[in-house]
Amino acid sequence: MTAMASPSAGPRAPTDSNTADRPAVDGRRLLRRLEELAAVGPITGADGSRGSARLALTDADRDGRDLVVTWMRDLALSVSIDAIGNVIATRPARDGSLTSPVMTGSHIDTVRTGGRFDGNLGVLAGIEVIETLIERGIETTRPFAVAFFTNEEGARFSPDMLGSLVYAGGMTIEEAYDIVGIDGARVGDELARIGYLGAQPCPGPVPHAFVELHIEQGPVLELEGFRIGAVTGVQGISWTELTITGQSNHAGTTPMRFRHDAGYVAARIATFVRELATEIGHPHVGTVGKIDLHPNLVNVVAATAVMTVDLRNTDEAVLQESERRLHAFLDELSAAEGVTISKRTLARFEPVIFDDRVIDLVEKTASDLGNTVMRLPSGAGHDAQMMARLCPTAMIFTQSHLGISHNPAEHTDDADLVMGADVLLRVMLELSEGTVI
Ligand code: HGY
Ligand code: MN
Ligand code: MN
Repeated sequence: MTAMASPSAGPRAPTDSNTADRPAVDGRRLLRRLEELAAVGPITGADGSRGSARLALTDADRDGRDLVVTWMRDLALSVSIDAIGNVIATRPARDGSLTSPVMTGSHIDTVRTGGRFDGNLGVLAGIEVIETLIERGIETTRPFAVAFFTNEEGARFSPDMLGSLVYAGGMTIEEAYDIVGIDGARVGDELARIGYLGAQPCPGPVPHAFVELHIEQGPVLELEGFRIGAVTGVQGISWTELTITGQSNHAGTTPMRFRHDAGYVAARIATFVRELATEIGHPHVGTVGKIDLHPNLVNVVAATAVMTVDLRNTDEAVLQESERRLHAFLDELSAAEGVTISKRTLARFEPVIFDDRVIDLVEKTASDLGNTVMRLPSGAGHDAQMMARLCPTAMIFTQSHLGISHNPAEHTDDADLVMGADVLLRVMLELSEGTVI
């Protein structure tokens, strides 16, 4: 087990210095908003850490959306809600135009054990960037836009990055509306119920460029001792739901050789996914995060198991090979155990490579601000991977302490959060005023 870096020496003071020609964000305002949003749908981890649970399109998500939209409207931004519930707030350019903006954004929906920064940082930093320009009277050649996209997590409704996928034209709105979640709810109905089935059509307008600030959610930056990540792309994602149908039977009277045990088959699959990932090696990852047994009782051999398999790799060919190996194993196991196994694809996205010019700009900007910078791919999916279908795109990472995320214990130092927002501010200004793109 690699020794994890020791926790940094406490949170470093946020940098609020607003120099004359090089505007800096108001760190305290950003941190305050992060805390305020985190208090919507609050949860407490086993260790007392504070996080949020705002599964997509739930009442908690609605409340989080309402709070962020209020902040957007307080800045008199042009706020649009599109047909899949994405919210885009735009500050006009110097000449009043609203088209072809330099755009940033992320998500504010969370998993059930969400931390305070996953997604939220990118959205609130985008608002902070725009507010800084407004209060300093800095007008820009291009409009600035900040968005939050619907259902980035994909925890309630698959696939993940749903809102940005529809925004980028990767799925029709009709298909998205008919997606049914793990609780039986339908996307279109839930969007209407929470009041975010907007009028703006999808696909959405093409930005000039897109940059997303996000916590790394992994241990690499901290372990390698780099403060900022210039993200080169996103690894491929393969999500499959398996329905294993066996036969319920008495746990006491049924000899082992007569069993068609869906619970045992699910356990074998979970073990296979782990062993395959170990055999393929880094950066391949495989996860079984959800198993529902029926009837799920101590003295009944499980009749059915519904489970998920999440496979990821930066190399599409290796990802496909891992899928092929899994399917071959399922065929062999179902024959041996006398069960049927049906497969349903929940998400399948190939690896994405970001635009070199924007990656270079992130790296240079972060370095000019005195940071150590490392290039790395993203292990997690992000809305930026969908926006990369439309325009030059890249991401900025800040450290995640011990790489913990999707967990209330998720932590990033205050000063790193603020520095990330300052890098975002400078990158967006350069994309608007410079000649990079
Ligand atoms: O699953 C992911 O990578 C992201 O958190 N939606
Ligand atoms: Mn995220
Ligand atoms: Mn996430």
